[in-house]
This record gives sequence, structure tokens and C-alpha cells, in this order.
Amino acid sequence: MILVPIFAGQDVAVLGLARSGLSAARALQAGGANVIAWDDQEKGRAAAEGEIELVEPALWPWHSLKAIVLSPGIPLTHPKPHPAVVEAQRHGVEVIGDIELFCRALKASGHFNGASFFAQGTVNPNPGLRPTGNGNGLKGKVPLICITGTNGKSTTTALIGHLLAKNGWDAQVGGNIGKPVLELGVPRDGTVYVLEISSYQLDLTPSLKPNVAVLLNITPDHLDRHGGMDGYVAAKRRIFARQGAGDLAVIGVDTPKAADTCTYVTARGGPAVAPLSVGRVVGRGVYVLDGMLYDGLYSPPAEIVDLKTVTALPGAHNWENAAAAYAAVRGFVRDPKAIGRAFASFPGLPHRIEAVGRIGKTRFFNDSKGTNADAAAKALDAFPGDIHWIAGGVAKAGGIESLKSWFPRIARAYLIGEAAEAFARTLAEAGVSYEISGNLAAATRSALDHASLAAGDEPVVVLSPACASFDQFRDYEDRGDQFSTIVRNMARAEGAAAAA
Ligand code: UMA
Repeated sequence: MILVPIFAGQDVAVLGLARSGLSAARALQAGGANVIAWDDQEKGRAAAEGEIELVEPALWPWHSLKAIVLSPGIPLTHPKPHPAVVEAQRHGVEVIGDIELFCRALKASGHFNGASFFAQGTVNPNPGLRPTGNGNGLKGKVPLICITGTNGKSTTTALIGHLLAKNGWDAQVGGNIGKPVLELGVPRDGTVYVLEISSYQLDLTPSLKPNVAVLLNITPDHLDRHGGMDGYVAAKRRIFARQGAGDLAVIGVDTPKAADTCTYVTARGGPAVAPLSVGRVVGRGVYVLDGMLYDGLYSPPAEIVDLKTVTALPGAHNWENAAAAYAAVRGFVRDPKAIGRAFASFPGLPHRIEAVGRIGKTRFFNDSKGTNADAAAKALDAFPGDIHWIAGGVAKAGGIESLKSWFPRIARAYLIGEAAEAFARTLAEAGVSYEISGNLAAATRSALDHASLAAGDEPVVVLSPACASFDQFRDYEDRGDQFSTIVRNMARAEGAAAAA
């Protein structure tokens, strides 16, 4: 755990007591703050019972509070701010998140390498940089790599952690990916913090200043929480807001809003900018052509790794993640080929087109992280056809309209959750076979029954819901775990071994 001593002896309130909030309350309390906390749900309060003082916001000492630490899932501005946020604003109390606490704690400890990790104006001036202990002169300064984007940020974050670890660094990976930042290890020689940061977290982290900031792509998502697309783009751009000379901005240019951001950051000046593309050559950037990753940061461009051989990164959508991860770690490893070699041992991530079993000729893939249409498109794109698609939950704006070009690959759809009726209408109009299965167990069973009878050799059942999970599950991980369990149980019942 990372202690947060910056509010020692002062009153701080924590709102929300799940992963982020509970870790923040503990880190603040261990750092000497007078912590009071609340969760609107009994379950959240129970988790802190006996450990943190529970006081409901109506009774908070607003005149002495120094800050409110808000969990990222609690509305800050839209659809409407949580009443405690309104009250905080009325009393001039700042509202921040756990990653802001992390940044301030590191800065206060003297560990934070706020500037000049890279020499000014260059992308990779220091290929000799190695973990401390090998004499790189960092002297306890800890680099910070932050990753955001609509899709692919967890895979990219995990991949960056993997590439660094394989090259001798103590990569501490956390943030939106699941492990709260304050639960990461304390800095030691060779530590690099690698944080996935959501748009919600960016809104709560005003002093964030990553040495390397990665923006993968921007497509519509979380619009209700940001009051529309402009608010969402503004939140994403905050990752670059405090970067300056000596920092690096890695930006995908294949979605228009991210490409605009690349132009904006370049024009504004400050960090060196490394653009990324899949499908076209970008000057002073990293790009992928037909699966081959090229380092074009320097001249002449160099072939680094054929991504088609990397089994844990299936589908072309992963090529953008790979390019971003390579660009982000390029300055940390002397030999670029050593980065290329490390891709092969990447184990992949659960819930992202994860192979979870086979029953007879039917293979099952858990892509529960496909919480919006764009992410589901990536999963549908990874298979040529004969797809038995399980979808539904809490729909995002636009539903599955944007997936029409993948509909010919779908043998049959199995719809669950609140979105089932709306998705059924879209599929019916396009002449796609579907059923409203209701729940995940019924959908998976029916998908197996239909897939077993399919004429093709390799039918696939893919859970890629294009929806949030909250109507039927705790979160997308719970949904994916339940799917894997259902598949395993069916395999056992069928007398078949569920082998990934
Ligand atoms: N709560 C209230 N009042 C409210 C709303 C919620 O008290 O009005 C309470 C809930 O009862 C609950 C807690 O707040 O106890 C939930 O907080 P949270 O939703 O922030 O959940 P955490 O477990 O703390 O997880 C958060 C991130 N969650 C969100 O951003 C929604 C996790 O990202 C992250 O992994 C974790 O911190 C550790 O950093 C998840 C996510 O879904 C994976 N992220 C979104 C995404 O990727 O699309 C942004």
C-alpha cells in the first residue's frame, strides 16, 4: 500500500467504499488523516465497518473538511452531480480521486519524476535507460506512464507492464484496469508506475503529469457522464494537460477525435508527440502494416515484430494497442528488438476475446469487456463467420446499429438484459436470426445447441454484449466469470473437457 501523508492531522471525507474508495480511505488513514467515509449502499458501508468512521454526508463537518475523495463511478457533473459534490462546491471543498492522492503522495515523498525524464523535444533520447541499480542515474525518481482511450486501454496497460517487466523493470500496473492505484507497491529501484486512467478518473486528477501519456482512440462512450461528446473529449485530453518538455505523448490518429487531439497537442507544444496508426505510415511515429509493427520514430523505420504471430493479441484491433505499448516503452529499453521479442510471452487479459473452452466442435470466447458497440465490433471482426453471438445488457447510445457490416458473420444472436427488445428490432430489420434468451445461462445453452448443429467446422460462441452489465451483473468481470463458469459446467455435463 502507498501511504498518503498529505492530509495528516486534517479532516478528509471519502465517498464510495468499493475498490477505489476503500483503498483511498485506508491510505489516508495510514498517512495520519482524520478520515470519515460513506457509501450510499449498505454493502459498501459494511466493507468499511469497524475500520473507517462512517458518517453520512449530511453530517460532514464542511467547514473543516480539506477534501472529498470521490470514487470514479459516482457522478461528478452529469447526469447530475452527487448531492455531496454540490455541497462540497458550495463550501469550496475540493473534490478529487484516488489517483490524485497517489500523484500528490509521490510528489511529497520526492519520488515523483515530474519533469525531464526524457531530454527535451525528443521521443527517445535515452535508449540506454535501464532500471535503477544499473546506474541510470534516476536516483529514486519514478516514471509514470498513463494510458487512456475509449477501447483497448486495459490491454495496452497490461502489455506495457509486461514489456517493461520482461526488460528488467519493476512495473507496477493499476488504476482503471482493476487494482486501485494506492494498493500498488511502494517505489523502489527500477519502479515504473503504469496506470490505466478512465475519463471519470481524469476528471478527478487535476495534477496528473505523466512522463508518458497514451491516448489510443476516442469514439462515443460514457456520454451521459460527460454531458455529451465535447465533455468526453475534454476529459480524455486532460491526460496531456500538464505535460511539458521532456514528456512524451503517444496518440493514435485512426479515430477523428483522437487525430484532432494529436494536432492539438502538437500545436500547443510541450511534450514530444509520437503518432500511431494501423494501416498507414506516420512520420516520427509507430505504425502497423498488415500486422508488421514498424518503429518509425527514427529514420530509417525498422521492422520490430510480426503481430500475427502473437497469439494473445488476436484481431487487428489489438495492433493499435501493440503500437501504443511499443511507443510507450521505447525510451525505457536499449534494444528495440528486445521489446519486440517480449510480445511473444504476453499472456493476454481475461474478458477480452478470451478463449474459455471448447465443447465438441464449438469454441467459446468471453469478451465481456465488450461493453459498447465499438468493442463488440472488434470481437466480431476476430472471427470470419459462424458466430453465435450473445449480446445485451444496458445499451449505450446508438445500440448495435454501427455493427451492421458484421451482421453477415452472425449465424444467430442470443439476446439478454434490458437491451434485448431494441437489439431484436435492429437484427430483425437486417434479417439476422435471433432469439430473446433473457439471461446468460439460457443464452449460452441455446447457443451451444444451435452451434452443435451448424454445418461449419468451427462455430464460435462469443459473449460480447455491446452493453454495460449493471442490469443483471455486478460488473463486466462478474458477467465474464459467470459465462466461463456456465461453459465449464456445460462441458462437464456434456462429458467434454473445457480446454481453452
Ligand atoms: N456509490 C455511492 N453513491 C453513488 C454511486 C456509487 O455511494 O451515487 C458507491 C457504490 O455503492 C459502490 C462505490 O460507490 O460501493 C462504487 O464505486 P466505483 O463505481 O467507482 O467502483 P470501484 O470498485 O471503486 O471501481 C473503480 C472503477 N469503477 C468505475 O470507474 C465505475 C473501476 O473501473 C476501477 O477498476 C477501480 O476503481 C480501481 O481503480 C471499472 C470500470 O467499469 C473497471 N470503469 C469504467 C470503464 O472502464 O468503462 C470507467
